Amino acid sequence: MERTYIMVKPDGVERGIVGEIIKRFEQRGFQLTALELIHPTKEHLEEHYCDLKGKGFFPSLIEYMSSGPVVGMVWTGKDAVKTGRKMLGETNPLASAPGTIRGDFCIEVGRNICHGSDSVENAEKEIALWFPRGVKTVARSHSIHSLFYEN
Ligand code: IDP
Ligand code: MG
Repeated sequence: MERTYIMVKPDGVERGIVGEIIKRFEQRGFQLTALELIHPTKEHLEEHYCDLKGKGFFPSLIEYMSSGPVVGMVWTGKDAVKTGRKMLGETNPLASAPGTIRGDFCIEVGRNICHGSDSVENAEKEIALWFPRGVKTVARSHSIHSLFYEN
């Protein structure tokens, strides 16, 4: 079963949009399999965004992302990575269709409230980075899967 890493950024947490984002993934039918509120270090964020190190906006991205707590989540289900990206909208909120999370809640690319993995490979890397103790799948009585910390 495919997994994706979805993170509510500091502006999303501050504005109280965490519940709305969780609600949309639950309603769509994905399973919440790990969740943590964390105030990340700059080093941790530099690792998360290592592919963007050369970009001019990289320093301000790290400042923004380290400005407060974030809510990191693992969501599991069919085609979770691609569908999660569709639910988020485009990187630039102004290019995001209404009905998407970014299209409904923001207008600035530098304050776009949420992150979603862009490939299955990156999703697994991000899950390992943000949940280093690991997550494990077990059967759930009312639905398909559940994941919990190994220890
Ligand atoms: P994504 O979040 O849609 O995957 P990426 O290209 O991976 O987009 O960029 C990571 C984050 O960096 C974006 O979500 C956004 O917050 C920020 N970002 C991307 N492009 C720009 C830009 O041109 N100016 C300012 N911030 C940007
Ligand atoms: Mg990205």
